[in-house]
Amino acid sequence: MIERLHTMTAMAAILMGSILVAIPETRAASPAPPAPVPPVPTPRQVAWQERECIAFAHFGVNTFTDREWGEGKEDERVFNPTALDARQWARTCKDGGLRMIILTAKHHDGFCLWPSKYTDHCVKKSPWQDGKGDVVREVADACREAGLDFGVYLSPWDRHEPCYGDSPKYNAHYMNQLTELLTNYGKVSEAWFDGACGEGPSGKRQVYDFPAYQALVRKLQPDAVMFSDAGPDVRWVGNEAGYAADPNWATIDRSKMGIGQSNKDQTHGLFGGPDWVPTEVDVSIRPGWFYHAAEDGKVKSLRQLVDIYYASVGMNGVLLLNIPPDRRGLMHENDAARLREFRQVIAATFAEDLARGKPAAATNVRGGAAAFGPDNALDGDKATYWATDDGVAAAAIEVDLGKPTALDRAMVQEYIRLGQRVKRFVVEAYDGQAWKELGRGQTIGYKRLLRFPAVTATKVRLKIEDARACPTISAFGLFKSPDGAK
Ligand code: FUL
Repeated sequence: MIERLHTMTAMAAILMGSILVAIPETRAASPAPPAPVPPVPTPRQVAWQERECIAFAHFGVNTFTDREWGEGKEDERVFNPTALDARQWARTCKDGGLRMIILTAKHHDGFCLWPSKYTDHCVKKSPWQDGKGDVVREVADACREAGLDFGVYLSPWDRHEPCYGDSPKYNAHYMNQLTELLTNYGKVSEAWFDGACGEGPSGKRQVYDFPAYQALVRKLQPDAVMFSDAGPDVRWVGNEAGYAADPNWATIDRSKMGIGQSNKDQTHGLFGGPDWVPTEVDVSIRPGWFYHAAEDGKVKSLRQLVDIYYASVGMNGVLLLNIPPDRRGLMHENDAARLREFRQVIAATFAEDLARGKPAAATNVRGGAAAFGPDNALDGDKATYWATDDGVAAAAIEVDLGKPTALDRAMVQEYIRLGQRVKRFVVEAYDGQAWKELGRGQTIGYKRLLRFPAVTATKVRLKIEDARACPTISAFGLFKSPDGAK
């Protein structure tokens, strides 16, 4: 232990007039924070992760032809929403707790929702707003107005564009379109690269120049994260059903993964992988990605959405939930109502953290210093965390709830700016007589949620059983879902 002059000593010196009395204290000096365990997230990745839930809006000619994949031969005149209102999209998403809208500016059919200089296969030739409309503009503006972020999906696969298949030529064309999207609509927070690579009108196979596309995004929108099967910033979870799975490492080895290939380790990430590329869980609120009237009665149930939330946000992922606008150009009432119900359940469940500010003890505290004590996991402040001494990978914090307290959800968060560390953990409750396991898991990462049947406990503890390096836990929360919540 290092002796130091405590602040109290200085205050005592002041109080005692000009006589400087130094009272040495045997308190530990605040030890250095734990060294990062690389890789660590970039600030743009942290901002993306903290959004937690974001929206996809699949909209385009398919909406009007009732298809999922258009052929590229659609007459532009089919695109004619009767009452398009992007502010209604933004309101609907905001009410549903979704913090960004990623718009399919161009899907595989090649039809562009903005008046691109580089093709006529776009809104220019549609009757909507007499060919003077711009859906990208409307959605970008509505998002900004509502305080939501905005992202773009520009499908590399283009079944319309005649030069598709002439690789250098089409890559230049694609980058021209990307430049339009990234320079004319203000801030873009996510660029979504689909890996699909099918035939084009020439019948030739296109080789995409992803490194060049990605460099362009970095140059024009340095704060935007890029999604693809393999990053660079955010990776596909490996399914479109809405779940990540334990363990879910935010790390992968990008050198072993390719866009558009089926990638091993995609769902679970890779323990010890050299690249920080966390999981985005894309799923549609309906069976299809695009709107089909026949699916109005097939909107996912509240239970399904809540399950998806726990399996995505609660499993160290970001939920990218697709709400497809309909032929009016509105998000459908059924989807909007379900989304509101979903948000109400989540908000009510997490409204009160029963562990917040409660007295807590830890089996180990880094340097014995308050700056790393267990209170830091219970203070609601993401910037503070409980940490142990280097070399102590197994440790626990115990929270005294003060009275018998009913609970059925637990939340654990790591301070990911220092890397993802925890390999195995368990949450246990003391009911006045014995400790009982409530739930366990492998990885935590940015956020891990556990659901369990309601118990009444006086104390609860989080035991980290194994970690890559000393754990850094920024939050340990306990909750009781409202009666009847899914
Ligand atoms: C896929 C596409 O082929 C689907 O149409 C949809 O856009 C989905 C999000 O990505 O790869």
